[in-house]
Amino acid sequence: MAADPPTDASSRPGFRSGYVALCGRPNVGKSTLLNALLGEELAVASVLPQTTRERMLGIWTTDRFQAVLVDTPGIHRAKSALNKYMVAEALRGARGVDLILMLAEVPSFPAGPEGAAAAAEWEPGPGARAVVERLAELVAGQGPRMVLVLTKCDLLADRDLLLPIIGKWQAVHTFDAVVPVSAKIARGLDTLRAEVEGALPEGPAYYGPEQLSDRSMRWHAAELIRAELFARLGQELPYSSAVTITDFKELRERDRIDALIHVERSSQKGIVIGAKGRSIKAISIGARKRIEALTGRPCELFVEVRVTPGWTKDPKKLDELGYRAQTEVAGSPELDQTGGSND
Ligand SMILES: Nc1nc2c(ncn2[C@@H]2O[C@H](COP(=O)(O)OP(=O)(O)OP(=O)(O)O)[C@@H](O)[C@H]2O)c(=O)[nH]1
Ligand SMILES: [Mg+2]
Repeated sequence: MAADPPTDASSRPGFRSGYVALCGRPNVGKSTLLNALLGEELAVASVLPQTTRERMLGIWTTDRFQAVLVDTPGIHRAKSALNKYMVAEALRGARGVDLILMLAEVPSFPAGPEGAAAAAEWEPGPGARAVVERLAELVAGQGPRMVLVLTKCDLLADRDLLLPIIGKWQAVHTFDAVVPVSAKIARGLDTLRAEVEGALPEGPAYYGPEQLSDRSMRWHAAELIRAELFARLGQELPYSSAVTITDFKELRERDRIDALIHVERSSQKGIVIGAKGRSIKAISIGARKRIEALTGRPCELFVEVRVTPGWTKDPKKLDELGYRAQTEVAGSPELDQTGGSND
């Protein structure tokens, strides 16, 4: 669903504006949903859990409202310095918003009586419940609505199974509404849009109608290179990779970008470069196309790989790579480190 054409309607009476956080366990589809609502590949999404590392604002402007969508990292039990940083970013993203969208994947059951029996037995897992509890604590007494968004509904064999699933969730927490969606086949997005609009207070836009995010193009370029790394190398990719931009020049005809991919060990450097440099070449070409799609301008991209030992465990190195800690948040024992998105 593409954003409506930008207008200067934001000063009209009745215009609404506010902040909406997308929260949930890793891999439930937060970034994909943000991209689907905005109609742009703005947030990095991938099959691997813990893709999003930093809070990012995606600005969704229509002729009736401006919703500042806060994409957050998945909430999980964090052990490493990087993971602690990610959970702190997620909880920071959920503070002071007008609406919290709590995303959870629909569980997959077979069609027919077997599926109905499985749905009757099913309960939301401890990890997902812990996230809801954490968010409920955060919003207690502050009044933002909390809406449950059941994601990836295209994977549901039988839509009749939605009702028992919703019932189980409502027993965990009384959500203000429940909206089943599929970002993949654009199902339920209009209902979600109405929920978002209804939760926003009247007021002028926070950002100009052309602005899509709170981040610089330099930051997005690094993220798009990381997206390409995830897409090309999949499970082979060392989770411990980061991208920094060493130079970004906006020339008259094109952008010229120099980037560094940081990994923790030299064996990982070999994976990223690949035989005869084939992998790094493909990554550069793919990332360049993604950057050009977002900027709408030609781009020249030069990528190098550097070994930065132990960066995911060292808060000082994290800081050097751009992950600047804001607050330290204690972990919750129920928030399991890596489990599935629905457990
Ligand atoms: N079938 C299906 N897959 C989806 C849908 N939405 C997201 N996915 C897939 O789910 C995976 C995770 O998506 P992300 O958007 O990266 O999830 P996330 O919640 O942002 O993950 P983290 O940033 O790691 O916490 C990707 O492989 C997506 O393609 C959907 O509507 N249907
Ligand atoms: Mg994400």
